[in-house]
Amino acid sequence: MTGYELLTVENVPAYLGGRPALARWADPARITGVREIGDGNMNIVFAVEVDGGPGVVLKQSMPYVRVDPDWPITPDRNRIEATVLAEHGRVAPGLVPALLDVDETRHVLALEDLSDHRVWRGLLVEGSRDEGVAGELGRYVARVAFGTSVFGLGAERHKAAVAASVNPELCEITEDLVFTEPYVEHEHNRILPATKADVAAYTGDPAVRTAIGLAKLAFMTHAEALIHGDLHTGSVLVRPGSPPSVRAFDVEFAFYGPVGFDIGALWGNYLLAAARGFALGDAGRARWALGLAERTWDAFRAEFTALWPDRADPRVYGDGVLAAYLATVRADAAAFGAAKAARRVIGFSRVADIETLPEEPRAAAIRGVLRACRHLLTAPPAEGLFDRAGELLVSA
Ligand code: SR1
Ligand code: MG
Repeated sequence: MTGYELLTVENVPAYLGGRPALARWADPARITGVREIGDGNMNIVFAVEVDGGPGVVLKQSMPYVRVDPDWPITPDRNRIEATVLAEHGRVAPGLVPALLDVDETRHVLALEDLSDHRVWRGLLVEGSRDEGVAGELGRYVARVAFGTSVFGLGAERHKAAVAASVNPELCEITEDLVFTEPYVEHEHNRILPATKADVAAYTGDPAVRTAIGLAKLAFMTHAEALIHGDLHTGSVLVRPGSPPSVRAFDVEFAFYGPVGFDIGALWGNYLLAAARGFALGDAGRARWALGLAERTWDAFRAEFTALWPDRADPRVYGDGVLAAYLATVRADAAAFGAAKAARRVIGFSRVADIETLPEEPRAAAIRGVLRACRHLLTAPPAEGLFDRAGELLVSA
């Protein structure tokens, strides 16, 4: 029971007719198709085709997790997503989907239809090497990192924004699924017999456990910026081209957290894409995917540095602060990247990069990911840390 009516392919045209902001897509005679396109864990999503072309996308939240209706979760995540999309659209224009309508009664968002784009993870799984995407994402993270932080907002607005952006239920999912469950006995964990010893060695390493504990603490307490909070390659839409069109979507996990978590989410997912290439014997693909980490980082650093002259209170936040802050974000990203990759090969919520591999290469991919994660978590943060993790990933 939801207490409100869920959207279906059949009732979407009537729903559009009842929303003044969506009137231009509501004429039933012009609606040529409605498809359920949701492939995430949380919500249902419908694409409405109008006159045979792009129309509008409707995303509805239920009071439970889509893939597990026994798992209750606030449908208010939909309102949170709308608020964050508006803010990210302000600070990073053109890098998130346009928000067209918010229905707080039925927990529906209407979004720009990007059906000429593809989810990046799908492209990566197919072996497509789209240039420019990783850099655009670094630019997105930087614009959000600066624009929603103390540097971009000043002290008073930053405090108000932190208070207005708490997202406890969705943060708890991340705290459990990313930082806790993979490291304890849990019914969510799924481990191949062939990788049991590797997982035990990784999760049983005291240095790994300490680093994960510290990463969880940082996730829960470092309110730097209104981060995306779930920036994996399945949260990115791409229309390949030169330059590609790139949009980060699904911001329902957003909250005031550490910027390195968003960079790390990307790095962790580059590891997973590289592990797929490695397991399939495609060394070129693995190397290319590993190289994305520096593309994202370089674009992040360049964009953040370009925004720096506009910071609030330069009397205190001098250039030494910029250098130290960037170093902190990079070190955080290494630990968060490891946490994000490891959870995808141990715990709940798996990824196609790994899961669509036959069992033997899947085991090889998982071992590679765990080797890389262990290094990222336990070696001192230094130049070349991610490169060395990548070497370990592809060394069998
Ligand atoms: C209940 S499943 C939750 C996971 O799906 C989302 O995409 C996030 O990654 C989250 O951890
Ligand atoms: Mg998602």
